[in-house]
Amino acid sequence: MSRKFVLAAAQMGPIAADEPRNSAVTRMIEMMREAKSRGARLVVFPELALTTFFPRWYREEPEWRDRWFETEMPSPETRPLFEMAAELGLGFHLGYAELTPEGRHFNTAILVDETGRIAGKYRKIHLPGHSEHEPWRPFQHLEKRYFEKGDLGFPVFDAFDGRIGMCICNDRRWPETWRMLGLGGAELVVLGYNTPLHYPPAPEHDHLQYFHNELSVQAGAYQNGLWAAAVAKAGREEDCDLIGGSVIVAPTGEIVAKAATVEDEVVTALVDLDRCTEIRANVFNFSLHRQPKDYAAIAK
Ligand code: ING
Repeated sequence: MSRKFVLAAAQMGPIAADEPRNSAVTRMIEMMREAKSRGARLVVFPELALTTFFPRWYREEPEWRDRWFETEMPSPETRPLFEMAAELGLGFHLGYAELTPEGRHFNTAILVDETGRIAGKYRKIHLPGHSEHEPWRPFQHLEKRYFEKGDLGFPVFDAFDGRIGMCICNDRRWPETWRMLGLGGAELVVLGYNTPLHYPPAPEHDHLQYFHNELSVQAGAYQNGLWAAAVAKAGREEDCDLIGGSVIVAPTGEIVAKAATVEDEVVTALVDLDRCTEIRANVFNFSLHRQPKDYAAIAK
């Protein structure tokens, strides 16, 4: 049985702070229709795709923080996505801020299959930025303040006739993320990101943000012999420029599709999950070549 299918990266342009969730959902529904018209089976949306990237602001009121979170999934505002998935036979990956019944806050992503069922969940482990107000910055990056570290590990799920892993934004910069998913047998990793063009701690690297995005995803895909789709929330969002550059990368590390704008944009590629073998049976044949006994320091 061929395990080829069309994968869609649904890059989103800015979401304003006062943009209601159903506006973002309407935009996503539009892109689901576009993806379906191109034969897609799975569409990947960005990190925190329902609201503006609120960790750019410092606020102390818990009710201000909690307005950005979902207390149920599907929620009334997001249910149309699940219904559209079932109607079109089109699965999706969605990043959102999760507030659990126990009151825990996570930067979360889910994988929904072609029937509209949640097939997997991941909670972001590598939270970048800082936890206290740092007024020297033109904008904050307070993920360590508003989210807990994820507590689900790096799971890999059976869906779309393959093994699908997820990570979120800063996770993609850490080789450990990709290796954990590779060791879990992932054949495709899907992820979203909100990456500012300007990086206050090292402005001399601002011109490298697109390069570092591609470097991280291409290396992760190649060194673990898996497909990857990395999808941006892009454009000038509340006076903060976010990079676009959404990509679909083959197990060889080749970029096979890339967004050209910083707006809502669907790009697609034909993914053949069996092509992972070209890498996993040869150059990165873990059982044959990998030497975990020599890597103890990595897990410390
Ligand atoms: N955003 C950024 C990212 O990892 C960042 C934070 C930007 C870290 C640039 C380092 C350099 O892409 C999120 N949301 O993680």
